[in-house]
Amino acid sequence: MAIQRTFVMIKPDGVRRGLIGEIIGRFEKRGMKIIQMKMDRLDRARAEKLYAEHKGKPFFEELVSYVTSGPVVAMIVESDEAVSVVRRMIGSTDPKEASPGTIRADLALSKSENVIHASDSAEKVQYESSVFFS
Ligand code: FUP
Repeated sequence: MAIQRTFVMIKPDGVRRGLIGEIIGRFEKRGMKIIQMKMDRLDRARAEKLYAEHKGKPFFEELVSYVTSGPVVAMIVESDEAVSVVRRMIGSTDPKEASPGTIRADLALSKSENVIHASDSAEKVQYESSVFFS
């Protein structure tokens, strides 16, 4: 057993569409523990920090303007192998290609507005958490 923490963010469309409870419920029902959680609103500088790896890509401007368009819910989720378990639960970046039963497949259709973000490695957990939690 390797207990791990991962960083998750419900994106502005998830908050706007009233999906916070649905999404948190999936983690809780799976037996995962919410360690920290807060609603927050990113400004441009923090959004650019969060998505620094995508700077210069064609979708970067759209991504920053979307993620700063309304409040988000940031959280730290803990479980055995949390990073890979949560990545599998959220599904592929493009919800149209995500496996049925994943959060993105069940709750979204748009690749740019895909409801949820989760870290894809332990290093990213540290980095992305630091945008929201001290
Ligand atoms: P993911 O790890 O699945 O969240 O996906 P990425 O880190 O590759 O991309 C981060 C976000 O950029 C995605 F959630 C949506 C946006 N994006 C696009 O809008 N178009 C693309 O082609 C790729 C990513």
